[in-house]
Amino acid sequence: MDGVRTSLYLAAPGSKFWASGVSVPLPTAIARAAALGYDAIEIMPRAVDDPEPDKLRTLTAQHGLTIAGIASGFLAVEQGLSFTHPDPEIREEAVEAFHRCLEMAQRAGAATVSIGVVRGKLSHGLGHAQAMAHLLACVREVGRAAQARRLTLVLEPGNRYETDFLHTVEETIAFLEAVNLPNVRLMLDTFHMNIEEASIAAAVHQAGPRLEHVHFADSNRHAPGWGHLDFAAVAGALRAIGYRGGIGLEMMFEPDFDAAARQGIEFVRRLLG
Ligand code: LER
Ligand code: MN
Repeated sequence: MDGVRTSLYLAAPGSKFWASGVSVPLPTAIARAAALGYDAIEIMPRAVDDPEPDKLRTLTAQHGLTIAGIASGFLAVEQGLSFTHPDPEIREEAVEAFHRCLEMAQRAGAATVSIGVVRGKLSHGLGHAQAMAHLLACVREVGRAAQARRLTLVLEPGNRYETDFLHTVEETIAFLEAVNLPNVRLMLDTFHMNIEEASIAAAVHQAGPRLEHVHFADSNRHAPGWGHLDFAAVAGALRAIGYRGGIGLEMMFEPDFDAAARQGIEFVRRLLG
């Protein structure tokens, strides 16, 4: 995998997201990512247009970085919105806010917008069939809107402690087949996979050409190499499917931002460079 593109996942300072929160100001984090050799950042904003997308675009470009993705999880984490909320007004608000998130991504020049915890939880009141129907309608609507803006949506299977459905590649592919839009694709995250997949390598094979982006973190969500996940097997599977997408380091910044960010990129270079 020559020239693999790496991105550093940054949850904006003050974000309520439990991982990847940066303790330094965003411009500092971006400058340090560039100095360490990352190609891009991914960002979990605190709100729509916070950070301001034009400023974000200028700031990243000044450092020669691109924006691999905007994470939509803040809509759930900060605002309590979801596509499967039992209250129809909250579902509508979630879709409306997601549209604004697409606009933000386009203005910032981001390549993708992710769908993670904004899908909500089945246990919040609606039965499985009804929640899935709402989710399908929402994802098709925002997927078409993303298409018009030339953006790719990436749907990420998540672990059972964060959501109660779409845990595995198999489940998520079945859903993507129902969505049936070419710009709505799959994102994997080794931290979630370590909890939910029987075999991470087999799941990567199953993902195959649907795979758009991969998040790397170790078993404990520390930087790769600082847990017990078998990354050689992950790399073997990515090579075997001819993966050409990016690798995003979405991890806890411990013991501190610089140490984790450095370990992340050095590990990926040794593994896949
Ligand atoms: C975001 O990419 C992620 O992995 C989460 O834990 C939130 O859905
Ligand atoms: Mn992730």
